[in-house]
Amino acid sequence: MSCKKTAKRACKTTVKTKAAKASAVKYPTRHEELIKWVNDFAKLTQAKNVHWCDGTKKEYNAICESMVESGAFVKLNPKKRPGCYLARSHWSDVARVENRTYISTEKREDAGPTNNWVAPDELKKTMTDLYKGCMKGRTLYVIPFSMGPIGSPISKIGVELTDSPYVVVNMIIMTRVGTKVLKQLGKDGEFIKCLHSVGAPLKPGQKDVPWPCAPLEKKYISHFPETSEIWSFGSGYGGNALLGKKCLALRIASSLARKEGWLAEHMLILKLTSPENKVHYITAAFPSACGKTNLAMMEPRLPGWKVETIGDDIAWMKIGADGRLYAINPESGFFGVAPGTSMDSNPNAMRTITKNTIFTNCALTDDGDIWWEGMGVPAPAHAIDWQGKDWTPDTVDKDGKKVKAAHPNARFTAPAAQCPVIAGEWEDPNGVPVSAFLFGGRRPTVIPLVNQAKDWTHAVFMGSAAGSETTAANLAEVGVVRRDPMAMLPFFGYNAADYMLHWLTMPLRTDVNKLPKVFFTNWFRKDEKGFMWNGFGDNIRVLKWVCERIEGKGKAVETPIGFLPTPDAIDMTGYVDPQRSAAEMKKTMKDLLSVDVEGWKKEIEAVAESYKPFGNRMPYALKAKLAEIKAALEK
Ligand code: SAT
Ligand code: MN
Repeated sequence: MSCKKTAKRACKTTVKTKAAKASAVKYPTRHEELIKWVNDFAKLTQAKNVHWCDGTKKEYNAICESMVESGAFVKLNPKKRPGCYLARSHWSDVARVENRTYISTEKREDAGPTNNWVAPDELKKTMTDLYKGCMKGRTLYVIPFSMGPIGSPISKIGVELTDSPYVVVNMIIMTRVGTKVLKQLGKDGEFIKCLHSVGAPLKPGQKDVPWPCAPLEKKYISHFPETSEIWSFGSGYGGNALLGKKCLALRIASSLARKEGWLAEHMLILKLTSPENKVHYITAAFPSACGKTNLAMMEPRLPGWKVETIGDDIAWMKIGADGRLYAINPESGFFGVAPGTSMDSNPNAMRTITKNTIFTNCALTDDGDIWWEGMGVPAPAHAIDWQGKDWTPDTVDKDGKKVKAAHPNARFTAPAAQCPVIAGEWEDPNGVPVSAFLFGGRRPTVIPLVNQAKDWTHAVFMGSAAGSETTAANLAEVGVVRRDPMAMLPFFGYNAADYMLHWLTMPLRTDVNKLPKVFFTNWFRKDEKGFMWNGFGDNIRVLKWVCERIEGKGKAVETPIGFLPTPDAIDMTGYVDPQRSAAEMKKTMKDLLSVDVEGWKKEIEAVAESYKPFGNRMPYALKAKLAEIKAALEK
């Protein structure tokens, strides 16, 4: 089929901006503010066409097919991966760009010391200049989307304007897109305005490249929390471009949540059912690429336990009529890290991505399938790597270093509904009542396997003190420990000290005993033999103790840093570490569950240091908690 024909089919509501007079155009909405905003942006960017997305399967397929024709997508072998496509990004556009991400508030202090800041007027002027004519030769897509089930009291509606068909099809998977959202919006409903352009206009007759984007110094991922707007320019990748995700569901939502008295968090949501059929919903905040998707879909290695998924990345939580905190997953898909995902590490993710999935920056095998490092199947003898080059397991770069076939931040975008362990209630508009929060990160030393907060202030302290080794999810140095409070460092939509204060005020909104119990976990401790804990399906052993603690059982010792399980409190039935005998593992468990006093003294110093940039804005309650733990460690 010719490109033109496909485009026509895809664009039932496509209008040629020059030819069509506004009055003659039939819009799929009567929302005048929305129509005006779309037309104004189309004019500014000089888009060739405007296409209002209806979110249908037909539209999705037609856009995917047109991307195959343009060379932006490779269609995978339908016998191996039906309905699947592969995209390869530009080598410079492979992850979120935190140093080009801005929280733009009138006052600098309101963005806080962890965020890049430029005043709204100045940033909007710079970006308006960049947006001028930036969609020449391209289609402007209007994506009405709902974060959360349409009509849920916890959901929010956004509209993203973008010139990236890649963004459209990913948004269709990751959020609820289309006419049904416009219907919900009515003629004057509130929506969050999200602007996006890849920043690569086409001259007449100019051939497009597979992954258009702008150079790093022209990329801007900007948030205006005071007016609930998102302006993104220059990148087509993940959280920089799929604006419903980190930009709306975390940065803008965290700011709205503070104003409205709820929580928008970088947390997975799972449903845990015990052998006695008791159900607990648990959320967990780990930084990007630290195993949230794996935990959310875990296959427990303890008989009788069941984990089902509600969400793998973001939780929006509101206090319900009964005083408990109820969580929804605002997303409808998974944007998961591919490398390291295998039948061993996450069989349910592997089953989720067998069909209707978009792969980005994975390797392409000669039989039209995908491959990545850590997939648990032998490397193909030959493949096309993520940069589109021939690859074999022996390929080395100019310095003789082995070349990876997939980029370390390669991703899969898959519909949540395809997950074989998706919980029946994952789309419940009322959300699910949360029994426990876990915080965590990659910490090779000091931090124990699991540690329970003593009270709510201690819980907030724990979250504020979280840190992790950095990963490839951000374009920066990988493998150094950085403080990542609440796993929100890249996602705070306002001053992080005010965010801590917001958390501290939760017991003013409900009975503190109805709030979730809070734990800190660390699956990543290392010794000379490597990882001290198997992680993955064995994490159920920690979750089992968490459930026991929620139910007022579970053996624990009180220590200066929190309640630690007694060495026999974690169920180790059937646990096998091929590197350690049972006796060695006993010793390892003791190490994993004891307080490394000297290490903790340094840890406390590092946390105190991380509070310093906030000055007096950091709540006194947290500083007092820090001093209390410090004193207890010194006893
Ligand atoms: O690119 S995303 O921000 O969506 C993924 C992540 O960093 O978690
Ligand atoms: Mn994330």
